Amino acid sequence: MNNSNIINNKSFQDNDELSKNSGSESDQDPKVSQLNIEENKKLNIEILPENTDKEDLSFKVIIIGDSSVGKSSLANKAIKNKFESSYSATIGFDFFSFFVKINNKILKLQIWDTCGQEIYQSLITNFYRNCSLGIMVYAINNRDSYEHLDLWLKEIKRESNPDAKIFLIGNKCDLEKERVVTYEEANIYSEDMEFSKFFEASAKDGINAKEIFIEAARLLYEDYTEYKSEISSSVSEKTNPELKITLNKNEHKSTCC
Ligand SMILES: Nc1nc2c(ncn2[C@@H]2O[C@H](COP(=O)(O)OP(=O)(O)O)[C@@H](O)[C@H]2O)c(=O)[nH]1
Ligand SMILES: [Mg+2]
Repeated sequence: MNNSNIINNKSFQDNDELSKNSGSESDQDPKVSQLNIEENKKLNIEILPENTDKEDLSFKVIIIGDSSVGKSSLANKAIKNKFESSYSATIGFDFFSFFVKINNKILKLQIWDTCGQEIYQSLITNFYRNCSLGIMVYAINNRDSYEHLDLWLKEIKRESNPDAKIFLIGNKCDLEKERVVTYEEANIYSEDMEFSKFFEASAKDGINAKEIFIEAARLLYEDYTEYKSEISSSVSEKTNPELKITLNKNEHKSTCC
């Protein structure tokens, strides 16, 4: 049974009746993760194969930012462990699924990747609708992509749920010699704008690519469990599937390449 619920005005699906056995396998990335490894260990997080056909919870995640900053590359690296050095622009949208098991719940992140050429026009409303988390990407060697973040932020805040969590990602951190955006200035911007997370990444070298999505899953799972515990004493979820609550939880943790 799929119960459609709303958390922070964002939709998610809870398939409690599904079996917890997924036939999963651990995905070992040789690169050192710099993100909350200890927290993730406590939560017992396991990445599941891309072809997993079950989920208990499903969340919509969107990736936005200028063309060529590496949005598709980050998703491809994280999910398929592939990196293409030749550029092929995303036409319209691409979709990826990222499955993670957290404390025996299978989470599916439905990842919507866009071409990024629409910065001066609104993307179709469908793209932002029911988004639980936005990943805003710039490239550390592309000043324009950093300067455009305000426009992307305005867009996501206008079109999406105002409480949606937003990550800021400075991609291409392998190109240190070409760097034109410092870690420090982006970190200050991230704090000023109250992003949930900021970190630098490299789709090319596999630095923090997978961790972006693990962190997304972890935060969304935490919101979900908070939501469940808030309603468990007084409200039956089955009779109130559209219950809306507001959670005020801002975290500001940062890591750098
Ligand atoms: N050096 C380097 N190049 C990257 C990285 N990520 C993406 N690229 C390259 O940047 C170009 C654009 O990447 P793509 O993922 O298509 O960008 P998108 O338009 O934002 O989806 C491609 O040529 C990629 O190979 C990275 O982390 N490091
Ligand atoms: Mg793309």
